[in-house]
Amino acid sequence: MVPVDLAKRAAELRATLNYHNYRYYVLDDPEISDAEYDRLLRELEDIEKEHPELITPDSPTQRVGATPVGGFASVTHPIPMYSLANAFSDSDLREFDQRVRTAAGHSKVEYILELKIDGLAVSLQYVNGLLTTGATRGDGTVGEDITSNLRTLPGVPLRLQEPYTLTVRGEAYMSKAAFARLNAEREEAGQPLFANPRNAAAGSLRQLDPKITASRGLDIFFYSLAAIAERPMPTTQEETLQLLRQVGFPVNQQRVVLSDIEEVIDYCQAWHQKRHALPYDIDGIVIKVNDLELQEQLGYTAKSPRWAVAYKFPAEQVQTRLLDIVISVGRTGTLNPNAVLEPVTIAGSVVSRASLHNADLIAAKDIRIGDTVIVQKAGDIIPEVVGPVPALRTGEEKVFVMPTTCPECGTPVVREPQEVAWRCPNGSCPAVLREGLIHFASRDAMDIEGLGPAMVSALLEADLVRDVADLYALQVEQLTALERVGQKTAENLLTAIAKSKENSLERLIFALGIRHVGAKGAQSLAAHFGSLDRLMEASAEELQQIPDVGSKMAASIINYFAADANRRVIAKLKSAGVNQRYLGTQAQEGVLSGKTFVITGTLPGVTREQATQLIEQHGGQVASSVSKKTDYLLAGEKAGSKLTKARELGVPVLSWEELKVLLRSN
Ligand code: 0OW
Repeated sequence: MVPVDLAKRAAELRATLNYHNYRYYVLDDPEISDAEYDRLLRELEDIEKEHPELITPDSPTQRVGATPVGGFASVTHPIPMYSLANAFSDSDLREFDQRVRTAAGHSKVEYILELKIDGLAVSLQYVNGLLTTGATRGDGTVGEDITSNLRTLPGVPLRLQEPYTLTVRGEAYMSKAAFARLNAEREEAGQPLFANPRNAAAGSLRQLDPKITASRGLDIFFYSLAAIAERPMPTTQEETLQLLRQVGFPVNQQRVVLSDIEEVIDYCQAWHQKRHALPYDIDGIVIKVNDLELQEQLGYTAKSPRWAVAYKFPAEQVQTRLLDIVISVGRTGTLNPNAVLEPVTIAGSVVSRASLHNADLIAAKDIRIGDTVIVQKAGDIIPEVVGPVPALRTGEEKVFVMPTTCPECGTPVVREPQEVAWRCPNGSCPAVLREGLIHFASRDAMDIEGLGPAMVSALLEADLVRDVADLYALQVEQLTALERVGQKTAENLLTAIAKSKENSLERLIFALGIRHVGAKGAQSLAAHFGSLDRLMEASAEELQQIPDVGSKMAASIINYFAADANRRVIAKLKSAGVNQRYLGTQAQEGVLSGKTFVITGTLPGVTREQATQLIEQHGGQVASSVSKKTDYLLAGEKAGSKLTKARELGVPVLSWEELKVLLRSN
């Protein structure tokens, strides 16, 4: 039996240690020395060793737990984690400001500017003040459960200052000092070095053993509160950051609120210089509309909010030799010229290839084979060739000429009048087929484990597949006859292919690789038509009825299904048993089927995502903007311009209560 005073002492120590942890990592204002903190921690460890029944999940001794067996589980984010659109120049920023003010109908908009920490976005859920789940961003909808690793970060509170139930997002990162220390140790141990702190942080967070994560000295800053049950949401981002800090999250204090875009530009340029003095890497400045209701009014694109932009610092530029220009043929047959470079290090990683986009650009910049060229990484990961250094020319350089026939199949290449890209028109060009198969099997499409580029090339070289439907006719012995493909690999691959037959219709539509049809478009098409057969028969007018389907996508879909070869592949897929019906959560026969909603304002006690799911579960669709196609506007508190527009268009307006009555009454 545990003496009562020991249990009391343990509780006291936990509270004291969590308090000092908060003062040190959140307020950056410690009250006791590290030695004193360690003494208290050891006292708690000793009590817990004697009486393990006193251990609680939020005890500071429990930060480093056991290795999760079998890798990381998947976590679906109840509220998506968006990425950020990029701005690379002052004019990009002015255009962003112009778009925001036009959409807001305001002459001035207040922005909040935050340093863009160059780390890894993570999401954490707390229930009654205790950390329950921590996950990576993943693709924004599904991430990896890395709770046991995130617990090891001292900046991650195990218990909040208040017993709140909430979801927060932040950026885990590795400081420059921790990065230097880590690479020094790895150099010592003859291990490969990390290219930069961002890669090191990502690698450290995805360690299976939390003890390794704990040893890497990771930090974290929080920047968004996705939902909170006990209090009304703050009204501005600034208030959100203050609230986050109060309840126990480390928040970056370097931020400013500005209303004039010229001041925003000055602030961004100032930090392009000052960032080298920071103890961590930043790759830009995040500019957000400060008012949360205006954020909701501006809404989101498929990938990122319309109310924020990431100003990326002008890229680092380096010079190197352009050894050759080679052509790769893409999934839609486009001939893409790529630069083969003398390997060179840019912004922490070695580059030997860069995109040259298209022939017109090569001519316009007068880039010649053999030139010394300037290469840069403009924010995103793919480096690009900025231009030649003519002064260093020797006269040996060769002007590049785009081949007139496809390098893969010899078919004469074509260029549509309004396009810049040259294209191989041969629908069964091996390159088009190869890229098409790789796309078909990719994670966001049919997600076929084991069918990566190498396996695809092997199948093509052995002439085992001539279209995506042939995948479903493959036999084990055909696969084991391939180089380095054993019985197990062959069986696993066939199992994965067979499993993909159960995929949703939207995955199949996206996997077909119809031009201009992305994952979101495929989802809308699947939900609307309910089967591939009905989609194949749809007219252009019918297609354009769907929110998010414009004329370009409609024309592309009509062209795709007009091609006999494609219809034959779909018939083969059907007879192979690949699902071609809509399985989505939306019960087609729901009371709201065929109805399109738009949501605006703050709904009582329910988030935007939850309302969207409720509507979709009853067969309805949610679009991002009000138009004459809108059947209902679901309006909460402080509804914005969407309410005005709905009234102008005579779109019926429902409150949350009215929607629930509507659903109950049917
Ligand atoms: N890296 C950052 C940062 C930030 C989110 C909110 C909605 C969309 C972006 O410092 N300070 N603020 C945000 O705001 N995002 C950031 O990083 C993003 C998250 C996902 C991709 C970037 O890392």
